[in-house]
Amino acid sequence: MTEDAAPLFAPVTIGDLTLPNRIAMAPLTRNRAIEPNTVPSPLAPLYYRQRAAAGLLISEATQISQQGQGYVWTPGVFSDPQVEAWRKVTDAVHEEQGHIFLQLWHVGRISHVSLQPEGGAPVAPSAIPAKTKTFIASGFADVSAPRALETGEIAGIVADYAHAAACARRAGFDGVEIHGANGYLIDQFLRDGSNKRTDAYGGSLENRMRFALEVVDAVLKVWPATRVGYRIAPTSPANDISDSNPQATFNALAEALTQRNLAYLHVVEGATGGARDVAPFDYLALKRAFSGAYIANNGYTRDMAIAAIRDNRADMVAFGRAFISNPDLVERLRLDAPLAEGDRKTYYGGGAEGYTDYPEWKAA
Ligand code: 8OZ
Repeated sequence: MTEDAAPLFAPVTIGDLTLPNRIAMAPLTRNRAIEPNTVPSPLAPLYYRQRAAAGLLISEATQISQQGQGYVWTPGVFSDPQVEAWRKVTDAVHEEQGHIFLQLWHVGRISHVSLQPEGGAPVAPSAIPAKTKTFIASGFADVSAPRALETGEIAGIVADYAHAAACARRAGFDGVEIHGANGYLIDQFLRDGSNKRTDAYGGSLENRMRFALEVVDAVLKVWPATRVGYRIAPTSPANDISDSNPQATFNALAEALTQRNLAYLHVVEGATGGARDVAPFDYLALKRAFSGAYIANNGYTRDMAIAAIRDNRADMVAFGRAFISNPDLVERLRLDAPLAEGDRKTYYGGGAEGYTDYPEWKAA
């Protein structure tokens, strides 16, 4: 390795795991699951195996229930066939001495009636449609208008998280990451732009955090805290999410997650997949509010990642798109080799093309 890459290649402890480098693979939606039962693709074991040199792999966002699905061909983790297919993924990663967490996902209002049980309305904290699109079998479509959850329905969704977390454990994952980012259900409850509830799940910050923390506590009945991470995107406008005071919201959440000893906080810094400086935010204050590891993400170059680890602004850095088109990203970062550009047309949906056929650098 070039000498200045050394910080990226120092081992790191995440929870009770010692990982060989500071490079994480970010969760990446690829829409290659098999319908009708949203079983992970038979190509997924190879795809994740090719990338297993990352210190930590985080799976693509994976719905905890059919109600939690918002895009066509995303995988689930709530049925036996899904667990069996995920087992092939975790076995492949473990054969390469890698580690992989599964990302637990419920989209809330970012969905479409064609994906919902019995064609019903997507669910949300409040009946406020998001101004955004999803993609369904026929292409891009406006998300469907959601209905507000009854207070009495919420415990069932929390139970779905616990069930999915248990399925992830049976599938051989090393841990789970709770998807609390990007304007999906947990984020919709947390933010005052999408949560106008007047029951115990809305209003004060404490109330808006209630759903998130009930999910965390349910997952902690299945997994030790050392194996649970949580992803946030405090300033991202993704999926039409908004919040009058993200800094207060997320500092308080980080403190609540510290009380629960979670292994890591994974932070999309800025607009998801876009500008890092969309809104002012003090990420160091957030990091100080959390006692576990801090995984930084969003638009990091090699130099930025090295500097962030060296200067103690992050414990790991997660790379997303670079991992799509560079299965050997870890080796390329070690050598400071050039990175291949990905083909956006094959990001979402399809088969092996643009999924498992990106060459390693030596072969390129
Ligand atoms: C891209 C396309 C569809 C979903 C996210 C799970 O933004 C996603 C996602 C990304 O967190």
